[in-house]
Amino acid sequence: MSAMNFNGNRSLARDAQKILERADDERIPTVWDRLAAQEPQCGYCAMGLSCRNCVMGPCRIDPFGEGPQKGVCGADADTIVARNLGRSIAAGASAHSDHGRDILETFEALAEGKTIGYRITDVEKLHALARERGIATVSRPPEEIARELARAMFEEFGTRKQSLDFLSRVPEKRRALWRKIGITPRGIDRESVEMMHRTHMGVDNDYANILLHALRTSLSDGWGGSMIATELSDVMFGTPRPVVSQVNLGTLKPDHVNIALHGHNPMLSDVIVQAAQDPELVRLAKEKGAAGINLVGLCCTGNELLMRRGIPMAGNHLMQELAIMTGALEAMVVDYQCIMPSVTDVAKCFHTQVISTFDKAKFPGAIHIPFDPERGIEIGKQIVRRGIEAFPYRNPQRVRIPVEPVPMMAGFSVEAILGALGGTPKPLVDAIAKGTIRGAVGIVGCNNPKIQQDYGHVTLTRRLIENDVLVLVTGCAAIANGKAGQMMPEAAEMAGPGLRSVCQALGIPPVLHLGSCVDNSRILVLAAALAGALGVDIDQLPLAGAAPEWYSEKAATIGTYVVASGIFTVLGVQPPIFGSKKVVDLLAGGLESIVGAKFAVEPDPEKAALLIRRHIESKREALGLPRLPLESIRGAEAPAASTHAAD
Ligand code: SF4
Ligand code: MSK
Repeated sequence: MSAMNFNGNRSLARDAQKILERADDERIPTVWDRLAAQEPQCGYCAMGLSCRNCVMGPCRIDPFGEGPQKGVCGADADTIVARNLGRSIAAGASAHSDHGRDILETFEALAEGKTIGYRITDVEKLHALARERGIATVSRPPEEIARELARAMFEEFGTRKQSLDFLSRVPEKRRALWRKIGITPRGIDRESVEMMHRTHMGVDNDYANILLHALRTSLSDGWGGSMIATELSDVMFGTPRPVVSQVNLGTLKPDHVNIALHGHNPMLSDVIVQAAQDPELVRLAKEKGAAGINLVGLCCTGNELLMRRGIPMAGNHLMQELAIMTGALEAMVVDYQCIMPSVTDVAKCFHTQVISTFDKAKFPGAIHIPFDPERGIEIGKQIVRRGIEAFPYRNPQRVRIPVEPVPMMAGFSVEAILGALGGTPKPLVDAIAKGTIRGAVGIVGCNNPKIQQDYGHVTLTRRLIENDVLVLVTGCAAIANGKAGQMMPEAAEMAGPGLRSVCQALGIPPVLHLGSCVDNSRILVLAAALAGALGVDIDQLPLAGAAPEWYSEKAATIGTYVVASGIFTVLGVQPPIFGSKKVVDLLAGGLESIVGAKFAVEPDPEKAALLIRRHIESKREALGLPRLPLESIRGAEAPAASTHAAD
């Protein structure tokens, strides 16, 4: 897919538009320039038709039928496309699950009394997680329970178990379905390793068999690695509660030392928040001429801090280079995932220090200060000091903070949502049953320079809430909605009358922020709770998922576990599968008869909204709930996925 013409605006957001003017004036290359330089992108790769899984290749299949139809080994288009997708899903699952394992290792070190700066914050959740696994909690100190829980969770990664512990949260009907079709996720590492094995030359050459294992691999992430990351982060750093903060580049303060925390893992950033309050460091910042220390978030590390600490959010994925270009950023502290290697190049044009913190994620041009949970707070202080020491090198003439910040509400863990509902999903179930709320949609995922930044998220959200569909958001989608003012209780005014009345009664926005990318596990838990309350399987609920601007392998994995869990999902960016009609037909069609849900691809968020609303109404009808006449939801007659399929 080539870059689109966005009427001259690469972003919907004013802060990005203003800083992009500087980038153009000063000829500082950005992600959009590099995309343009890549065009035309390789058509074989875009269709999933190239393979370099061995050195008899690389091979490619001619989609027009004139050139080669088989790789050197004999693999055809279906095998190659399915193998490529399977590997991407394994990579996404591995990223989330390795994040989960890192959190688990810190949790274990905490339980063993080896850390400084960490504590068990949510003892209630610790007990609940222990009870789920049959671990005794009565009259035992939290650390002892935590040690046993850590051991049990390590067992989830690579053992000979036949299923993951968190599957106890899945409705029995769905578990039975997974058993029947052989996709019950076993060890988290095992499924990804098996995917790498299957996709080695000469192993699994049956596209459907590969794709079924891709579902299994993704489930080991959603109901495994990601869920461990979310739940243990809650135990250590606190289960989120509603909190009001601010968003966009206006969160940077012209008179403060500004430090941005970027990536995904909250382990180091949480102690940096503590370190930034250290009186000695605050004094040092003042000695250097600053009014104080201002921490802001980027991407999902930002989401983790926003959800639990109310730390302001500077921006989503495509803002990382632009945040540096404000000239007001002393340090960008990066952990891992979604950090463009280009940030160190942009930083050379300013005084910003890029500080990498994980030995598995080094960036040429960055200062490396490795994270160690046993010295967490000390390392946090070392990093904040670096930021402060950069402040005198800031050129005030170069500072450009382009907008005022916008308020946004975050902090909607499942516990917080149920709390707002009075402790049970029943009021939400009743509102859905009556039709006051038509259904709920999870809008998740990234920015992608192939889509005008934030346009997909904001437009789809607007169209859904104004038609009484509750929207749940995570990741970079949530940040887009925040910038657009859709995430304060006052945004209920943008909603249809039913959703508006519910939001106003509860004092909540019509768009609820559930957290970071790994926190899509919260959406699974909420969907399972709704299914449990109604006594049905997840695929029977009026729910949908959407990733309007996705770019990453993690997002591919998220979409896959959401579909495998029974939720119809619309992608806004075409995945590289259109070189195989069989693969497209399975993922966008046949899968529905296997797991009760399928994918669609629809780049236009206006059309995606119609598609999703029609889906929700058809699910309502099947449940015997009042539904709107489908003719009233005009314009979505053609299911987009099949219209895009390669013929
Ligand atoms: Fe070519 Fe087959 Fe090797 Fe892939 S695995 S590069 S299709 S020979
Ligand atoms: S950070 S995976 S760009 S949502 Fe989670 Fe954003 Fe996508 Fe990364």
